[in-house]
Amino acid sequence: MLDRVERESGRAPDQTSLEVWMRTTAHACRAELAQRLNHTMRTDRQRGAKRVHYLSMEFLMGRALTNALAALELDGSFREAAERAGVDPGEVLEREPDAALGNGGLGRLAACFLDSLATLGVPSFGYGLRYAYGMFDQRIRGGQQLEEPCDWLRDGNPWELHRPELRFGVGFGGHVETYTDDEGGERRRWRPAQIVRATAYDFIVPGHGTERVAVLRQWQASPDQPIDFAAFSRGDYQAAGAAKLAAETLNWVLYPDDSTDAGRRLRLRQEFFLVSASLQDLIARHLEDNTGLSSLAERAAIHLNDTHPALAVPELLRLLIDVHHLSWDAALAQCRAALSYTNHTLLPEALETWPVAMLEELLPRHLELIYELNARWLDHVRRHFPGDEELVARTSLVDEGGQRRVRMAPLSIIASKRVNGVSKLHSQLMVETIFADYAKIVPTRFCNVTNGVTPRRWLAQANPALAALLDARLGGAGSGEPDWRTHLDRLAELEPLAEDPEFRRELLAAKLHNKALLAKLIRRNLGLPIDPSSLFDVQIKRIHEYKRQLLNLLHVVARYQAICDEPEKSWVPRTVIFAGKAASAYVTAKQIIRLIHDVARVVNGDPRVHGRLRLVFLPNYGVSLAERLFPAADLSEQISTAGKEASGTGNMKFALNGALTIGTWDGANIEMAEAVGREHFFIFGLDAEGVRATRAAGYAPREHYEQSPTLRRVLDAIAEGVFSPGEPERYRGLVGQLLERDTYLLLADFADYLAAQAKADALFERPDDWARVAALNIAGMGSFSSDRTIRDYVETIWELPGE
Ligand code: GPQ
Repeated sequence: MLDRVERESGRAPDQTSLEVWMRTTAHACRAELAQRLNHTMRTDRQRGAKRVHYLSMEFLMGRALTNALAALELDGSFREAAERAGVDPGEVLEREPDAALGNGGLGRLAACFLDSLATLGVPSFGYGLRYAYGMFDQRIRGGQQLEEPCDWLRDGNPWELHRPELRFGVGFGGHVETYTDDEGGERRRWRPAQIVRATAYDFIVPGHGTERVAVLRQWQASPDQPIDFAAFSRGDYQAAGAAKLAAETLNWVLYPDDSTDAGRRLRLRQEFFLVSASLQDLIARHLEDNTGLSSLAERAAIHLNDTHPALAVPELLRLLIDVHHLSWDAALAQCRAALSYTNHTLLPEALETWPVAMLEELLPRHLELIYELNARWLDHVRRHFPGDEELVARTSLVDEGGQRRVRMAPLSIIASKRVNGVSKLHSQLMVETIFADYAKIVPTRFCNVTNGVTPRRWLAQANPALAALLDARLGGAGSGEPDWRTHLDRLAELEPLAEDPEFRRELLAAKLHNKALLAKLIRRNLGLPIDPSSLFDVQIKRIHEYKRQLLNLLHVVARYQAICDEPEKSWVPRTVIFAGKAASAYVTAKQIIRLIHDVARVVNGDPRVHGRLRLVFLPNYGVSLAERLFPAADLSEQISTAGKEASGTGNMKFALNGALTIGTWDGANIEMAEAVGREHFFIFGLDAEGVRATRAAGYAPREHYEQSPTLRRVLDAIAEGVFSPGEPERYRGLVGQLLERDTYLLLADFADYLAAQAKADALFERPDDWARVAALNIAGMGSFSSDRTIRDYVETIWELPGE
């Protein structure tokens, strides 16, 4: 290490900057990983292994160094070398920027999957885009969110392997022509107006407890010709650089919309760029080892992470039919055997559709293929449901209402082998509601695979204190026992330990340690003093109305008012922590952030509260901040309107780190509560059926306001400007929306939520009992490892042969 640092920097190791230390350590890891990559690829090729190709517009990777050092078992050597040079290893690790190439749960899930694919040794490629600017950086000014570009590649990326030899042309625009082939048959072919070059950059993902690795291949766009020399010679520099600019904008930014469809033209171009480059790459690899493409699906599973890569359907058809001359039937059979699709939400505003006119202009041949596919599908529907023309209209790929649009979810369903939801409830609602018509026509295509998270990052690396305790009780790596890091089922062995007072004490000590670290961070970043012994009540996720950060805030205000009424009472001290980003155009979400800050200013500054209630908003939530928050939480807020959160994965990270959950009967909360025991969860509110029935009965939110003095006082205070005295009307509209519509049923769940919060207080006053329940929560989390999730995909969806 010391030698490498000198060679990389041209300076002595103790004179070298932390950045260079970070870069050198990353390069040292990359060299080892590159060798592992070569071995992995060679073995898979020799075996003729079937591979998984996971196409996703988002991979929310975070930092890579801690994980790589752990996987390579180089952590000790690194620390020793750094300390010998008088460098703090922790500070070196902090220098690495987050690779924030995702919005939230969907992108982080993809990153957890890569970790598990590598660890389980599944032959696989992740395919994504090499965004120059990832998720925006969130700054807070005067309590309001400001977005700033996240220039994470500014100093280069020490992890990536540039692959100039892997280069493909991706077309856009132009026209389609008919021609006669050598055998005299009529064929169609696409003549694009513009070709953009895609070049591969590989990021190697290490496996744990194995030398196998996975790869994330990210595409970089560049123009066919760097500059137009004729235009340059005329002195028209703008025209000379136009193609370069057009190509590079493809890689510019990650769209910051989470669970909403921005529907912009550049986004469509990005999606097609990803799909086309990835399919050309996997086809080229297939043809190196196989003759022809009629065996493609035997060797390649192609997975669509939501519909963002759904253009894979017409692009695969085009490549097979137009370029490689398979028949329509043979090509469709390959699609239907190779492709699979995961749906991640039931929210209608997230379901992608593209205007026919835009597709016609950018991808004319693909539109033709979509029409042909649609005609065949509708034939199928008519044959099986004769006379049901309404079913035909409803299941058409083309939405004919108003401006004609292509629906991407149905396109993915009809061309896939399998379609899955991400928790039991979500998968059930998926076939009962948004996809009910398709489930009637192709019922066996739908299935469930419940999400999971990687225990390496989210427990072993994020929470060394708890990891040490688990090693002491379950045996760590090298103890001869299977390591819980790769065999998370072993957490079940903690169940009897929940009855062991010594274990409970140790568990509380580990938690207190993590809370003290977080308190320090909050003090350093926000200047707020935090009591580590208070109940840390945490809600961290994207800000969205359906996730109901506002319901949490209503509870905070109610508690504040109650404390002010009876300042002498012995209140259980609480620190309520929020973090999360709002989509830049999502006005209500941004207002919720502002309200959190307004309430915080009043509550934190009120002497009557005397520190027994603190409200904290930590800016710029992301993977690295999350790694500090999950281990320090006592209470996990999972309070979405039932039926709206497809799964949730933060819920799993909290419980794995020994937090108790206050939550609704929604998403994966349900399966977690069942695994842990319902009595060890604070469940409240309407369930999905209750939500449906409440709405069907003509929900009147104002009745709750009129019947509950507590609720009335909370809403009145917010509406009348108690928290925004400089602008008393600021939240009048927000409260008005709750009283008139309350789309997400906050008022209906308010009373029950407060009752559940009171139960949490009561249990927290008995630390030994709290610790027992925390231990049981951890013990129940064995099946929420993304290793289990990936095994499920391998068996039921990708159908890879067993070892
Ligand atoms: N999810 Cl459609 C996102 O993070 N972004 C999206 O655009 C869509 C879904 C989430 C979903 O809201 C969570 O409930 C899931 O746990 C997560 O995907 C992973 O499946």
